[in-house]
Amino acid sequence: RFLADYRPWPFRLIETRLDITLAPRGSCVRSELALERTGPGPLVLDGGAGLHTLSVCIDGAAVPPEALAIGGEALTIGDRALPEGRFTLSCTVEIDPEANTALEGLYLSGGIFCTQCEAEGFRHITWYPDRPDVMAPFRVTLRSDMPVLLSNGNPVASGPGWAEWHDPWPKPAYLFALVAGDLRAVSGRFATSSGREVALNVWVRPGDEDRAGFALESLVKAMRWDETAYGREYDLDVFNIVAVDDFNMGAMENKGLNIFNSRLVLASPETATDSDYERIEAVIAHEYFHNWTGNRITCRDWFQLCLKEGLTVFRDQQFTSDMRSAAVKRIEDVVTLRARQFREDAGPLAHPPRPDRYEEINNFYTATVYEKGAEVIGMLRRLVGDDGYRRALDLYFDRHDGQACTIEDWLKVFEDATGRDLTQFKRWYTDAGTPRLTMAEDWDQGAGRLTLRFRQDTAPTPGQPDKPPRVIPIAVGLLSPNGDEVVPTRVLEMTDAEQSFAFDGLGGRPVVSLLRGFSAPVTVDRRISRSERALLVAHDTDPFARWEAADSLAMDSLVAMAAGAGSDPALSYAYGGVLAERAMDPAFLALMLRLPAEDEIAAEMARRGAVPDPDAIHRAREALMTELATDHARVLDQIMAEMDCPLPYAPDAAQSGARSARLAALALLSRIDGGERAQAVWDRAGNMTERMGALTQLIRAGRAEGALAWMEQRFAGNRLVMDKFFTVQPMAAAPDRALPVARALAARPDFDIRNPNRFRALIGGFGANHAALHAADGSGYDFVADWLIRIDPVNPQIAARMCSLLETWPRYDEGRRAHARRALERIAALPGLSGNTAEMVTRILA
Ligand code: DPP
Ligand code: ZN
Repeated sequence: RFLADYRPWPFRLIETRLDITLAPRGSCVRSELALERTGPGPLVLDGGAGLHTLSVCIDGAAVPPEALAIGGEALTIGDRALPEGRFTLSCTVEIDPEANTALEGLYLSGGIFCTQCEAEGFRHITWYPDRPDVMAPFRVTLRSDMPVLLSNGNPVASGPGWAEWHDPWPKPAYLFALVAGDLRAVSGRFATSSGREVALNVWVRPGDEDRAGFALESLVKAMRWDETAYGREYDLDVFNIVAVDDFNMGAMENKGLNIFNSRLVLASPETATDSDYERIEAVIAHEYFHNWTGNRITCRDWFQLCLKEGLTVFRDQQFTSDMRSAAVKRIEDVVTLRARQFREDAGPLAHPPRPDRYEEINNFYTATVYEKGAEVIGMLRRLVGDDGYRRALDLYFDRHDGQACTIEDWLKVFEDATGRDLTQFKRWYTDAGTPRLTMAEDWDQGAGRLTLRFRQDTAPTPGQPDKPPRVIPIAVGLLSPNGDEVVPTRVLEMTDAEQSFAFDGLGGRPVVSLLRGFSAPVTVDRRISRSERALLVAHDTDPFARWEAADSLAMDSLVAMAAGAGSDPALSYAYGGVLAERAMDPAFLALMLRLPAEDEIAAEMARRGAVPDPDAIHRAREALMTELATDHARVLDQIMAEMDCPLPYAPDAAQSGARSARLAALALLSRIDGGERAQAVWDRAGNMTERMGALTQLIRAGRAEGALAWMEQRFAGNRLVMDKFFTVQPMAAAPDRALPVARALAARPDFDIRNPNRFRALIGGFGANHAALHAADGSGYDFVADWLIRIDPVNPQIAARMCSLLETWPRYDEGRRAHARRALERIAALPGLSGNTAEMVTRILA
């Protein structure tokens, strides 16, 4: 499918009425579409395999068989059978939710009927113009003996065994949802700024009520924040959130009825970690923010996915920055971006935030569309300023409310609101790849002038050999050699392939603090001495740049060590300085103590033109951790003692920051004490954060048997905790132990591959063990391929997404590459392989 082929739908959909009788094996869906012709041609509706069509009528009369064609994925009614002007099309189909293991459309999760329609799930419910630019108000009647019956919009009426819902806001089918089940609500109220009273409910299974409170609190915070930060109010009388255990994505922003993966709703101190809590707060906000950026204003077609996702991620990042520490949030986001999106951009799956072709849209819910989409908006805001950004967003909401839009519409509001020409900027949306920014410095002592010479280039990506220069906002500050800031942050706007910027009136040669706040998603190459880096680690006023200096010092060391060099004493010295600083925010300290992950080291080596050796990388990282722990044991112990949080547990920024510093210290010290401290932390742990921090180290030290047995016994009935049990073991195991451990877990009866969380837990946990996944004998690739082959017929979306575990194969040596290719070819050769997985494997192999 190609962006260039977009054509408007030649009908107008005035209203959608659904009457659905739910039954596990045969649910009956009656639809009535009020339509009007706006052009010539037949009426073509989308539908999937699995629709058992019982009747198709126009204005109450059956469509004659000669005018009706029901093909594999389309229902076509010939031109001549269609009345002029308005008419009603009614269809009755039967579907089988219980057989639906792909979890797309209507399915059952633990006895709860629920739906997932983004991107193209609605066509598995009934025949429909299943495209985001066809929007209509929905009136829905649900019939079932389940006690709770929910759909989009406001409740109209209900009685025993039925309920009617009406959603007045025109929406595309991908935002449709229904839920029917035995559920309990944890409820609250919200008064919007203009006085609308909204009933809030978080629906969970009986017994889970005590773990839903945090989600409800997060919702209230998100609703208030969107009013203050963006002037956006909620627009219905109710807002429902439902938690289900089987869900392909994290959550879904259906109008007025968000459906969530239960791992992003349910939390208690005993079962969820601090990062789980932070993630719940962020995703509840993300889905809520979609009500304006996604639902009120949606996408014209799926090529524009980043219009809603990039913007909504950007908004949820801003929200978390305001709720917690902005500096820490920024660094965490950059770590994720590099680990996932830079990795994607550097490999065979590279694509622009707005792709112009795809086979299967579900394969484009990617880090590039989401996280890079958000970075692009961050750059835009930096270029037009906070006021310009606010004016542009106000104009966007005014001008496009109720519409299905494009990236062009989005950029146009910025142009109109700020008078800027964004022609060149648009390349960020249309071009793939991470630009490489190279900087050289010329210092003229006599004139007191520093000239920064930049060059940008972007390596070719699939289908895009040439990359014209982009606009890159480069935030720069200058520090004097004693660490004072002599020039505060200034944003240089680079537009050419090569460009220089001069700073005058300097007393002495400064040290450049570059790309402050990570002002653009680029990689940086600059010649900088270790002592200059160390100065930035000690004194940079920009927290991101400061962290980046430490991170790159560590990266340089690790890359050198993985290539056989000894460690760099400058690094341990710089760490000493960081540790000695008393006033540092603990969450920031934890990030400063973090070493780049093994996969990041491999990526960096590949970027520098070397072939990474996973075993050498693992040894190097372990050696460096051991050395840092040995050098700084005393102060690390102090940190562990100081950061022991008082009771009661709270998942707030202050406490979780302290715990993260404590566990970062524990991770280092566990390298030199055989896991003794980890055992002590485990024995006294009062919450899941400490348990998981300690357990990771116990597994690494090979003494986790007792802890694992306890966990299994205590939490056997808790799927979310057991997911952690499945993840942490292969992830933290020594590389040569990870595969047997993963195999043993896969053989357990509770390894249920129909549950996406459980599958991701184990296979993803194994995949996160870099040296095990990339074992020289290919056993890691084979293990992953075996399971992708097994899950593909059950759930193609999950199979396809997990293929990205294998996307980095071109980085490695010829032996590993051959093993990876064979594993991928084995998947590709599978008879009946899903289109989703076929597309991924083909692209990865290309
Ligand atoms: N529910 C997914 C998200 O919010 C897809 N829209 O990103
Ligand atoms: Zn989203």
